[in-house]
Amino acid sequence: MQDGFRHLQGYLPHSEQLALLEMVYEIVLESPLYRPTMPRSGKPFSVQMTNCGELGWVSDKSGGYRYQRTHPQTGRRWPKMPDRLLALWADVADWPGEPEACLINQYAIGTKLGSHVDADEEETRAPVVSISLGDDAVFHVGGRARGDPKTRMVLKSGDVIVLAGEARLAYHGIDKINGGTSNLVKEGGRINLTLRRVTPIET
Ligand code: MD6
Ligand code: FE
Repeated sequence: MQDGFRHLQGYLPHSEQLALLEMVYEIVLESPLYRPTMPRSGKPFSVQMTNCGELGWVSDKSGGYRYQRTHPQTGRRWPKMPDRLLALWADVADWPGEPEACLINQYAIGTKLGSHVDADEEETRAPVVSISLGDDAVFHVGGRARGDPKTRMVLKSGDVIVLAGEARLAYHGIDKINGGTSNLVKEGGRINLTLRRVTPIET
């Protein structure tokens, strides 16, 4: 496994998980979940997404993967980054700048996220911080090349992952959601939040 990978198991107490879930529901009212499509093929993701923060990660057939300031369906700015996400980043990121983007992924049971590298950020020296809520997920992380050996682990509700240093550009993905493993999300499934710095900090 690459240096700079951290799995903070049980990082968030149940009360904080509930507060984050409430926060997500408020964001979704303003900025609805939608299904992005893959560059070129136009194939829809199985995961639904939305964002908060100054910038949001989006993808579609014609424009590909990118960050933009507005929701692709409503045309409105993304909701403001909540203070509790800024605080979590400050606690774990060890990076002298605030996150600009929080991508919210919603996984129904039976959905997955293929192996990928988070490489659409201009500032790839900053870590990516990821929060898991709801049902357990089988996560894999490998190396810089797609074919490098992978380590698999279960991400539980309240776990936090940090990809920093060498691990920042490692391949990773979600293989499976284990339905019925958490009571946090009433409808079942899993919600993942990834916090990112996109642009370099001004010095
Ligand atoms: C997920 N996570 O946990 C997907 N990316 O649902 C990611 O794609 C991810 O966990 C960058 C850093 C940490 C992650
Ligand atoms: Fe990722």
